[in-house]
Amino acid sequence: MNTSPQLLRRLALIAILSFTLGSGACSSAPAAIDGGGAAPAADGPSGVAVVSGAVQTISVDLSQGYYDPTVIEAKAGVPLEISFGQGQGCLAKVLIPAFSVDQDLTAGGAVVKLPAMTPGEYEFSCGMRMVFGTIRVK
Ligand SMILES: [Cu+2]
Repeated sequence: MNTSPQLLRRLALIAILSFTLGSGACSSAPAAIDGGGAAPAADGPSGVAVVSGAVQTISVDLSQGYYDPTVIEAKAGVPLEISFGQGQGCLAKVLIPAFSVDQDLTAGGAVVKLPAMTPGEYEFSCGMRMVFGTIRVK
């Protein structure tokens, strides 16, 4: 099989193009809107998970290119279900390392079910670890 220089050049161009497209879409969360306090980790809009029966639930929108809410306030000791909206590009999947979650969101989003947690902060991020959010458990 002989590979022509032309073909090689074309392949190199495709590689460069896909690299550019794949890595250029990340945007970071907006600055904290409360403008104060000693908020560690990810800053941005926060939301409180709602306890309903034996679980607590919250929805996270990705349509603006970041996680909204960026900070999820949750109760310790109650399983948490996070309903992530449709993700694409940079936000095609969400990682929650503490629970080994690696979830694709390109098919209309997904519900990620987490066990009851102990107090603390649990980070989540996009697949490239460029856009972040925090689950703050109290
Ligand atoms: Cu990303």
